[in-house]
Amino acid sequence: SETSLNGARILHGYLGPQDQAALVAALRRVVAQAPFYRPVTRRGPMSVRMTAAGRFGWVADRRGYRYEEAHPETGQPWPAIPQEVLAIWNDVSGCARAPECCLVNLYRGAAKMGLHQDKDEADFDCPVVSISLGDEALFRVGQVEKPSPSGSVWLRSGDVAVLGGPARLAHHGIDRVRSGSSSLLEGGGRINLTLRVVT
Ligand code: MD3
Ligand code: FE
Repeated sequence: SETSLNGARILHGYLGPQDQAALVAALRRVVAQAPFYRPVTRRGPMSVRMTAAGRFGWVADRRGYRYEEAHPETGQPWPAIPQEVLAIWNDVSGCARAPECCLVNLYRGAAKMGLHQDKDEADFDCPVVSISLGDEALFRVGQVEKPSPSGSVWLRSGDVAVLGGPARLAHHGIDRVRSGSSSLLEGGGRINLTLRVVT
């Protein structure tokens, strides 16, 4: 089934159990090379832990936030985006360009993400594609101009969201994660992948 929320297209149940397990296995290889770290913004440490694959990762530290070609703690280039992830982009993005960043967000415990816009990229023509794995999360989407009024929808493991067109610059965030609602991830929690064209 498909939900539309302020221009965001949410493809519920897009990935079956075997596809989800294959993604988790591929992500284990990414994380072995590029461990999760805790980004810090001017407001303090984020509750979400992050890593990335692809040419660029989005990094935040006390100096600010930006896309970087190396992991902030290891100094190593990011691992390649797994082919299973690229296949999803090719199926749903409608974009001729390849994604340059696969940002990996890990939500454990009370982690959440406040309302924000994704506008550190140089080009907004291609959508952002989001893949949810593990515990379900309450996703909020507002308008482009202001964070409100907004609507929300639960994102479950295997859901894929396509944020393109007018939704590309909409405010959005994760209000909360329902801990223990999925057993997909060893150690529990939720992983969200976002695929982006950056340059
Ligand atoms: C709507 N991640 O990494 S993904 C992010 O679930 C981020 O971890 C959330 O917001 C997460 O920046 C939400 C869904 C998403 C991603 C990008 C968007 C929704 C979006 C860009 C524009 C509008
Ligand atoms: Fe975002």
